[in-house]
Amino acid sequence: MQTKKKLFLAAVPAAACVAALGAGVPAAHAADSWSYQANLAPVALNTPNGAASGHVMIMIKGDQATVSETVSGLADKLPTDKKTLDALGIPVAFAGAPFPHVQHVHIDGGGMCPTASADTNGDGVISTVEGQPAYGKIGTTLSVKGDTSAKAATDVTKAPGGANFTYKRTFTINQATLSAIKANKGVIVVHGLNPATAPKASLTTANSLGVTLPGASKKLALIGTAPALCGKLVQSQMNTMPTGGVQTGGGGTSGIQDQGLFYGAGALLLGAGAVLTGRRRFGKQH
Ligand SMILES: [Cu+2]
Repeated sequence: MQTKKKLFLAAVPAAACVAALGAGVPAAHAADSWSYQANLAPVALNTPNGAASGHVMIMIKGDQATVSETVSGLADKLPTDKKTLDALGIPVAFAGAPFPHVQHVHIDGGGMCPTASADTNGDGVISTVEGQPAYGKIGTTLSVKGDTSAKAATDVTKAPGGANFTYKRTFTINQATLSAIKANKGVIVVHGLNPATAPKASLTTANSLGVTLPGASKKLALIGTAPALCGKLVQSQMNTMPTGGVQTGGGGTSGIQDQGLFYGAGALLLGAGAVLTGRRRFGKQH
């Protein structure tokens, strides 16, 4: 009896001590780490309600950002028909490749996603430029490899692709993007419309960013670059990543498959330099 009671009493301070330490750890951790998330929703006019969705979480520790994202319901593959490809400004080398979805953290705009009223020229499509008053300029490119700056904004060879994908990457986040996110001026935008459901003008109008794909005879159509999904980053109540892991829209292996498809697509493309060169060349002509 006596021994048991002593042991029990002795155990209390020890447990209290563990509890105190435990309480202290998250408090210190929270001081220099931030967590934001965005629910990605269809952009008005560009993507039908309910057709596509996604979720993004950004964990920030100092200048290191870990972005975890799931997306489903976007444009899946580029067309294969030569006539269609020509009309859209897509070289035949891209035929059937996973539809590239360039994606960014847009910053320092209105800190919101565009509504239908953003279509200032009234063509029934919200172009990337028309959306800028709402979501702002490009602060960070959520590329799958290499450059994450605005310079890589239209590099389709570093963009995730396909209808459904998961994305996870840790990188050094630039100060402008970090400041904007903390000031509630960070918005995630995923680009590239589904030709099957996109507004008609997006198939016949050139994109608003001046992007010409390598080997193309004309500028990429608006469907290639117009914003498809958008979500404002808001500070998360959670201090850790969800323990259940990232849910994928396309089944357990979709991440790996999509990576494979992506790299397959990358091999078909001629590279970022060509895209940028084409863009610059176009800029000079006009
Ligand atoms: Cu963007």
